[in-house]
Amino acid sequence: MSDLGGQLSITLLCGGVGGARAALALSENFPSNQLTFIVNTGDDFLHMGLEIWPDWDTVVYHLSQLSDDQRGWGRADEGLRCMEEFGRLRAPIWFHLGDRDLALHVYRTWQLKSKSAHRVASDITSALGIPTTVLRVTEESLATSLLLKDRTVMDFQTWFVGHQSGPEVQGVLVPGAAQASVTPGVLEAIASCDLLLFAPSNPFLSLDPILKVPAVAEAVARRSGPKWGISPLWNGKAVKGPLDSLLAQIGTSRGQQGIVDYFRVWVDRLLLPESERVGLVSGDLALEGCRTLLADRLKRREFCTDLKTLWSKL
Ligand code: FO1
Repeated sequence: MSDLGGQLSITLLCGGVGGARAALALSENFPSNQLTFIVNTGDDFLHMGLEIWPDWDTVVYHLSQLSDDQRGWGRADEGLRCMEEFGRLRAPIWFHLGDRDLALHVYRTWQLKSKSAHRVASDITSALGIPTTVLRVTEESLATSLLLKDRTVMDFQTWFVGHQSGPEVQGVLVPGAAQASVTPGVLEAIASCDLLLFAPSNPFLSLDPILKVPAVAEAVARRSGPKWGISPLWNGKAVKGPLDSLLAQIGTSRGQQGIVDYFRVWVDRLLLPESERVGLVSGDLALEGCRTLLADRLKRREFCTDLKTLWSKL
């Protein structure tokens, strides 16, 4: 395969903080005009009348260096004046909305009255000076919900934030996937890139909703070029979020084996820490050692160095 530098075009399927960090890693180490990020819309949320796009916003905040790196979501250098007033007004305060973040939700909700979601998204990325293409997988929300052990259904943000992903899960429902319209450019980006990468996102909450959109699943399955997954586990544990318990509740196995079981139907290679490849039953899925941590710029560079090395070995 050709050496990388500017020749390697990559499309990343992503969601959550792990997805945003993978997007940042690629944007720091590859030319932006070779990159397309396709973001989960299952976490989207209409809250207090405002259109909130958590996974897309998290990617955009990371790429524009505006994100709160500690929490992984929301803005750095935030104010809480509106939250104080929401409290005084007895408005909901379980979902944290900083002042700067709120400006984005107000602006977006206003713009969506007269423009398509993909037009508003590209207006925001250009206003924030982001050169990379950051596409929502669908125009509408996929409305991810959790089917709980007690057979009730809870919407994603109520479960994830409102209940700190505590209630035990029987399954993940993505009611919006069947009817959703795929955002222009998504199917093309999946088909025509040199490398299709699945970010180290929660497979059940961030990747599955994307892949439950029929046209997207078809485009991925039909694609003949390389399709690589990146394990979201390190030392067999989730770097962030509720993945460990979800693997126990709805996965086929715990730890890396559960990740292998998930990815083997979608990708031809899985990147995971070298020391964790041993003992896994992976069938025809190739397991590649890789430095997969992305918490700072140096680790993200190391990840991309390994990615380039693996690519040049093809
Ligand atoms: N996550 C939390 O744990 N608590 C919050 O109050 C919260 C608010 C919030 C506001 C805007 C936004 O874009 C994301 C926010 N998140 C919050 C994170 C969000 O729930 C997750 O990033 C994704 O939906 C799942 O990765």
